[in-house]
Amino acid sequence: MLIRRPPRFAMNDRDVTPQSSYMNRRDIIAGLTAATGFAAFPQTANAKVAGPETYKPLVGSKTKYKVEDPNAPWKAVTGYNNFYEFGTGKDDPAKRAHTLITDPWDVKVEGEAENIGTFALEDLIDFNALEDRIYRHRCVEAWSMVIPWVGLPLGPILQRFAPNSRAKYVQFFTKNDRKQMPGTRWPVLDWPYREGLRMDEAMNPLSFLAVGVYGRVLPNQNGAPLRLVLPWKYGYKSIKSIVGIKFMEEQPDTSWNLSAPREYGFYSNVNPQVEHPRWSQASERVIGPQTGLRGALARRDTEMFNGYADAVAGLYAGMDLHKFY
Ligand SMILES: Nc1nc2c(c(=O)[nH]1)N[C@H]1C(S)=C(S)[C@@H](COP(=O)(O)O)O[C@H]1N2
Ligand SMILES: [Mo]
Repeated sequence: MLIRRPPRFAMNDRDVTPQSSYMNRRDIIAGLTAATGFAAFPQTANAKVAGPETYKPLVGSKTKYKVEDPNAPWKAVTGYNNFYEFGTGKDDPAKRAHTLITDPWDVKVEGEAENIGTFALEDLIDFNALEDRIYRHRCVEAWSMVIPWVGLPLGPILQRFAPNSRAKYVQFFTKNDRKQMPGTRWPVLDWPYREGLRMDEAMNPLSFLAVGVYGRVLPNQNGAPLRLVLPWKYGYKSIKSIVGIKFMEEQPDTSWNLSAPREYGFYSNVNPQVEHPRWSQASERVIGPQTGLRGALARRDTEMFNGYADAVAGLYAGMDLHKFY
């Protein structure tokens, strides 16, 4: 198959986010570092992360997907991460993920579809037609952040591969390279990291493929150059640094479900009524600018489907969500 590589960051006429908004974010970060009693947010306040100006700007169209609460600061979004291929600590990805080579980047598409093959990132993503999405991210570890992504909806991209009638599910794979990803030397998870969705979940308009965050190309620690974002599911479903997509008839296996099936089900929908076996999912610690919106502790009650029930509850009509967690 022919792999074309047009310039990845070709810009169009629309303006990039003005520098002044980054100034605002820096002010927020300064306030964050100065804040005392920061028990709610211990490691990140110290983590050294490169500022947004380090990353190439990306232009996305104005979003209709917004969250009322303010965005988490850049420093939190890019300095407090889960990316076990670079270690299990929250600041490991920011420290170590620079070894990941993200350009050139190919994605192998296989399984139950007509147009399978290997595609260059630039053939999958039209960098001149990007959208913004501001979503609340909810980690199974009971914290959340509001994050402004840049990318494209997943559904139309999957449709271009022409999945056939046997394609009931889709599985995704992260790159697996010991030289570039030091955490994969330890068997903390079944590598490559993999995740899966039912086709109708993947086609839902909320399902998003991100190539950027905060109007900038994704930092490696956030899953560059291509990662999934599924706002109604726990964070671990939003697989990073995707190199494989497989259309399947049977429900795919997922790394977290393989490692601890009682703790991590296939669906992984945010659900305050279904407890994680070791802790409650009824509320969450908000990692945000800590402006006192909800007081110093900044906790909020977790919402069903992370607040996106209007868009996704129909996908699970009639299912016992205690059984299909
Ligand atoms: N390949 C891969 N993808 C991953 C993970 C991971 O360890 N490896 N961690 C997941 C978890 S648990 C979360 S909460 C989110 C975190 O995304 P963020 O660091 O961009 O906020 O990425 C998810 N995607
Ligand atoms: Mo997570």
